[in-house]
Amino acid sequence: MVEQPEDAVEVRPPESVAVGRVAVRLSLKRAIAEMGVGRGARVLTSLNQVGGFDCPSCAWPDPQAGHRSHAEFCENGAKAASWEATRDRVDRGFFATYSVEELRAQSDHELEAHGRLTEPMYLARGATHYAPISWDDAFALCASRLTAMPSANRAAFYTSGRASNEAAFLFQLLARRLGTNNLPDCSNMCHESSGAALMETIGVGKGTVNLDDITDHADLIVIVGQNPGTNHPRMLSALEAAKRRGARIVSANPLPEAGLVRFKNPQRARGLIGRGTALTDRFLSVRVNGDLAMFAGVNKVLCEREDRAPGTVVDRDFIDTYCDGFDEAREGWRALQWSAIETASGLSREQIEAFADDVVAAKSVIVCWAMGITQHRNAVATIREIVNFLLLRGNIGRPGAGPSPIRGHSNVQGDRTMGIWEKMPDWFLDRLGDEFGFEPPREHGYDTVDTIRAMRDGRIDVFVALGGNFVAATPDTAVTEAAMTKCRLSVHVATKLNRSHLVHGEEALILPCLGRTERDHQASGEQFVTVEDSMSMVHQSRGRLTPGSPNLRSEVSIVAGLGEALFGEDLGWRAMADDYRVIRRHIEHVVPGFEDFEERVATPGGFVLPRGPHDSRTFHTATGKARFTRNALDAIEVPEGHLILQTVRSHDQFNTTVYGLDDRYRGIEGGRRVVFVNEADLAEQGLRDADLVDLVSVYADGERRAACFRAVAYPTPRGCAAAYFPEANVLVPLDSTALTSNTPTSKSIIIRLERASGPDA
Ligand SMILES: Nc1nc2c(c(=O)[nH]1)N[C@H]1C(S)=C(S)[C@@H](COP(=O)(O)OP(=O)(O)OC[C@H]3O[C@@H](n4cnc5c(=O)[nH]c(N)nc54)[C@H](O)[C@@H]3O)O[C@H]1N2
Ligand SMILES: Nc1nc2c(c(=O)[nH]1)N[C@H]1C(S)=C(S)[C@@H](COP(=O)(O)OP(=O)(O)OC[C@H]3O[C@@H](n4cnc5c(=O)[nH]c(N)nc54)[C@H](O)[C@@H]3O)O[C@H]1N2
Ligand code: SF4
Ligand SMILES: [Mo]
Repeated sequence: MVEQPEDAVEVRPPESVAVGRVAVRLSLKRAIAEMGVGRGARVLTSLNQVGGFDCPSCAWPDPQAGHRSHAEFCENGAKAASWEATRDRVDRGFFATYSVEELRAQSDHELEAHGRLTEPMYLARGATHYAPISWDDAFALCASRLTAMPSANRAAFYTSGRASNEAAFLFQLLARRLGTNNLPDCSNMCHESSGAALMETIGVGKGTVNLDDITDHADLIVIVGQNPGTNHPRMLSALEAAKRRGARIVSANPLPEAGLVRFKNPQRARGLIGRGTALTDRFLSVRVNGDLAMFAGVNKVLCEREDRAPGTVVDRDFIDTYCDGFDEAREGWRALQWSAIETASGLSREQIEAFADDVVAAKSVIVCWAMGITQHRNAVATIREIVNFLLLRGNIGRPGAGPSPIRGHSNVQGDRTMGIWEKMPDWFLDRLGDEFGFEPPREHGYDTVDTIRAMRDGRIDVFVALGGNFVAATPDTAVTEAAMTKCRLSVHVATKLNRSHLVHGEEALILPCLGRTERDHQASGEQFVTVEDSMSMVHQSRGRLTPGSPNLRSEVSIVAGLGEALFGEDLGWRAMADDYRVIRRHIEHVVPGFEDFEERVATPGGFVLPRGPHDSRTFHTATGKARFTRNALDAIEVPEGHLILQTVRSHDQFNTTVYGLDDRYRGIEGGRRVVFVNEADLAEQGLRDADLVDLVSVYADGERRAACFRAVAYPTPRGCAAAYFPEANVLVPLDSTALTSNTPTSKSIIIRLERASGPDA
């Protein structure tokens, strides 16, 4: 990881209001700088519009067709589209000029800022520079390395969540046709914990809430472990709509995030000038990893109040009809000690009782969450406890109620629906095999962490990535980078140059693809692709710009090209690439809920996928009921003098894509190597704001160090700290993962601060 100068950082007090005039000005400025006026206008006017392209940034849903404004995007959506549609190019001259080693010395921001990739590039064994290669030669080379493997399980096929449904469906088909379920994806690091907990307790691995449940129906919206002002900015408009009809919002977060506090809607004139809407009614400054204790505490209170006044607090009819496990779970809450709850959550009993008051006053409750919940050792237990919380009052399967994990990448949920998962169930594999006439492998494959372990141990020959930035996004950077270099061949389908192209296997290929903003022309004419948002709406996305280079191919055509090079015409690869309707017909036959896919996705705004708990209170769990669970508190033990570090996104990045070095809402300017710490914790260690410190993580297998961060005194609970992803990934031990989901614990890393020994220590 390349270091940026931390002494250039400027720090102001954090802001309490999100969006408004500054955001509008910044998005226009950025669009014009990257794309020019005409191109910029074309991009922004088709962003999230019916007939236009789906925002490539986050997975927040669009309002229904007919209810969209002319500017149906946020500052960060505009940034993502501008970043992709830039006029800058990385061509063969660029690769001839810079060696891989020279490029490795550049920061993540610099690498992507060079512009769009333009043609396939090949790095031969021992070569210092990437050189051009034809598409046919690239496919042939990749196919020959794959067929040379003694077993298909020596390949891994990684997917990042921007891939369309069509590309993802083909990609999993390719892996399974080859004979492996090694399909790690970014979701393994993201909402895997949500999927695991929800599948077990309610029988679907995704949320059950629609957008209008938030805007029109919920009485209480609980937002935990999520920073919507930065990561799902248009969610603030939905929350504002909810507030205006009288809904309450409770937020729990160790950081007082600007977007959670107040919001100025840039799409309404009043929002540009006024003080904005106060969003959160009750802010709970929960300790990092304290949410399980917090929800268990509320659930305990609800049961106690029910005991005092039977029939008034919990929904006994719902529980008796639809659930099991209630008595056992209630025993667990009865046995809980308040001292344990208070210590683990960092909240007082009074605060938790007051939260419970909000809950009993609300007829319908939604809980939204994201990475602040999923990336902990006990993440799955925490989400099971959130489900308990909802089940207690029948808050599922009726308007304005339910669990709502807010997904990250724009199509990460759709990719899973399409079969991008190392553990797809047998029914899916049966249907896939029947549709295409082959026997898919049944043995579960590697997820992201297991892929890294396999690489490290010399068990992966070929690594193929459909998007993403594997070595930068994954934990334990030093270990992962070393692991990647043990592969024979690494292949990246990408729009922009990134670190994963520079930390490579013995040989490497970069295969440049079209982005969301660009026209996709194939043999049968212009194509669109489809995506699924966080609320299970499936809709079209159609790019409008001329492709960044005539030598780009669509993701679909790249995967199909590789399929053809490997297997000839056996499954109709060419026909699928020529006309995406052919792929959609296969999807219709394999994936439930896609009946009449082509017709239904033609309706403006698309269609919603069935979800049993939402539609009919049907729960396809092991017992056919929604399941209460009993979850032990198991709070993290933090040794004396140590802190729990969480890693967050700044307002100026999309995951490993670093647009700029500012984090406006948190008051940071010009640098990313900062660590946010409670002032009293700094003082206790003889440190002060602006001191330079090393972050040292401690784990059973030893210590890891990230050198030279500027300490920022910040209002976060005692014992907690925060730094940016991906700079802090070097501190996350590979083996430190969530129980059941195996998600890296990027939000709970035990560290200590040491006065910096010098730059690049
Ligand atoms: N602009 C932009 N948009 C994005 C992304 C991006 O990088 N940039 N990334 C996309 C992706 S892939 C994803 S997954 C989402 C991520 O969306 P978020 O989950 O909002 O992203 P993070 O920055 O990881 O923020 C985690 C939040 O949880 C809080 N938190 C940390 N630990 C805890 C805890 O123990 N308890 C509680 N209650 N809160 C905690 C943090 O303070 C922070 O507010 O955003 C998506 N959208
Ligand atoms: N410490 C820490 N680590 C984390 C997290 C954290 O909160 N803390 N969050 C985790 C989460 S939630 C996630 S989702 C992962 C993200 O992990 P990834 O999905 O692997 O990473 P991204 O940074 O989103 O990928 C960016 C790259 O995608 C490529 N790209 C962009 N658009 C396209 C496209 O349209 N097609 C193709 N083929 N390529 C494209 C570009 O080359 C760009 O460099 O990181 C995880 N890592
Ligand atoms: S909220 Fe997300 S999907 Fe919507 S415009 Fe903003 S970044 Fe794009
Ligand atoms: Mo994510």
